[in-house]
Amino acid sequence: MEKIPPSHANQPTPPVKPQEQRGMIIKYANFLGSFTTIAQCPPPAKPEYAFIGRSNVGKSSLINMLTGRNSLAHVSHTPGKTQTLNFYHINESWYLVDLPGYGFAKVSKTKRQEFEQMLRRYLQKRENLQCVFLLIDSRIPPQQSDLDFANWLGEMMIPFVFVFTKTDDRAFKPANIDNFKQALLETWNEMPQYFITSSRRTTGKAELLSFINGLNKQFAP
Ligand SMILES: Nc1nc2c(ncn2[C@@H]2O[C@H](COP(=O)(O)OP(=O)(O)OP(=O)(O)O)[C@@H](O)[C@H]2O)c(=O)[nH]1
Ligand SMILES: [Mg+2]
Repeated sequence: MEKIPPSHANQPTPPVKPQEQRGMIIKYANFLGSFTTIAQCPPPAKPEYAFIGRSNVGKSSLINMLTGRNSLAHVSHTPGKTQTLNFYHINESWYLVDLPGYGFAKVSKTKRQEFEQMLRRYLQKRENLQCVFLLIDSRIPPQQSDLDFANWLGEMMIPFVFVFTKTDDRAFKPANIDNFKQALLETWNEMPQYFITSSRRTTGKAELLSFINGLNKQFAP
């Protein structure tokens, strides 16, 4: 079966041209609140983007990097810190959502199941969700939990792209990205769109913001 989500299914994102780099300036970035159900979330009247990935992959850091705010989202050395749907209102016109990491072994099994259920419900039901950013640690070989999550998103027809994180780190290996693609292509016909990033070096910032900008323009509530 072809598991290509409705949009964004193509090859690596071409670099943003210098004249487009100022495409989106983040003037306002406000923390709106932490929620656990869709009913508590803001009305679905603006485009929304969710960041998901295993604990510690760098979701909160990426949100800070994109918004240019050092401590907007809480960065932690303790995996499993984010346990709610954390909403950020950007330029008063779109939402960024920092989601709890999946696959964190040190919380109890019941707690983990609760998070997973909350996550999956949100991802399946949130009507203004334009795209999910599935973060993958570029320092390690392909992880089954990441492949499983991508497969689930594909089966649910939830549009998503991959974001490879921490490419500044000494442990980063380009082969990890190639191997991830190979592993995914065992079940997919085509590699979904992906971004190469480092929050430390702001790698990929212009590309991600330009991508979001493009989707914002297409949004029809
Ligand atoms: N070298 C490097 N380290 C990073 C980068 N991004 C995040 N980190 C580190 O990775 C750790 C986890 O970062 P977070 O942004 O808190 O990760 P998270 O995915 O939000 O984690 P949870 O909320 O626990 O799921 C922190 O120690 C960060 O400093 C990066 O681009 N490069
Ligand atoms: Mg976090």
